[in-house]
Amino acid sequence: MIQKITCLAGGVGAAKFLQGLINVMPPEDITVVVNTGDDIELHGLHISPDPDIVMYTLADLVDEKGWGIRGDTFNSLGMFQKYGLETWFKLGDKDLATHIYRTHLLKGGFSLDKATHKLCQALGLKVKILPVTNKRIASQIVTDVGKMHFEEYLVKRGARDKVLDVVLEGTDLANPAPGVIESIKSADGIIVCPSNPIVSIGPIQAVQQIRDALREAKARIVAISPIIGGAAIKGPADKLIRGLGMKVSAYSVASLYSDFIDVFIIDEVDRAEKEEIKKLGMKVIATNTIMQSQYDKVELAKSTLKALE
Ligand code: FO1
Repeated sequence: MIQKITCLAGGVGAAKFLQGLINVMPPEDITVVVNTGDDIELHGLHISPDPDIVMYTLADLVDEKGWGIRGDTFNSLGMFQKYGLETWFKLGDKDLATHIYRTHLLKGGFSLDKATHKLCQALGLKVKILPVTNKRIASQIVTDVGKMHFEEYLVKRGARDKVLDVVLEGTDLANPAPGVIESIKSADGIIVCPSNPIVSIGPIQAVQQIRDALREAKARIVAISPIIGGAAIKGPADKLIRGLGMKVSAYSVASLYSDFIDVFIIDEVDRAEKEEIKKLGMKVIATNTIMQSQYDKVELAKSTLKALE
């Protein structure tokens, strides 16, 4: 019987999947380990894009673009501009309250996991959200114009630079946040959400203790491919995979996870890759993985739970 589930997650793709999952099982039984490699300090504030995307989505606050708060205004950003500060990262007025409160908690001695818990509790979340680590980690993209933080590569420069390498700074020294290893060990099923394998699942997997726990997990591990028909549904996963010298395919994602997953879910359009992926030593399921409607999200969650049994 699958009762407790642990999910590994990035931002928008994972959040959409989790919207389906909370409809097919009790949210109290779900723990989500979220990437913090995108975390960035701007205007003296600690911003955690992926945890916030998951938190806002599950609290039904997220804007239709997949990040930020629905109906938010940007008056503070206008004032930042007047002061000559950088405004490429569009922080909404309501969203700013989250970053101010998180930073206040951190400065007051709270760890990142405790601060995240306070935010989630206040927003009434039943799902447990854990940052992957309380230590500072940062996904850095090495490009033809230099090395830069992932958000700078994605948002400030519009992912236009040629990717040469990806450095997951700090992950070699990072230890998992409290509860992360326990949630992997005690889960009845583990799901790798359809997130960027390089900069979302990559930093989670790069933490040695987490990688070991995943390899030794007694529960089945199912991953969902974020690459469909040779492209990423959202974000720069395809550019990063290509930059690392791999072909942009579901097969490449499966190969990145091959030492710890049992089942790989690919989209119908990639059915032809099924036999090749099986040779990596995993079961492969082809189904619709494009989450346009709530129905799609629920169906994908149901297929994933079935694959865990
Ligand atoms: N993404 C953008 O494309 N442009 C933005 O200005 C932007 C602001 C932003 C503010 C808060 C937040 O939590 C997320 C934000 N994102 C923005 C999303 C974020 O850059 C990425 O989509 C994730 O880091 C990748 O998962």
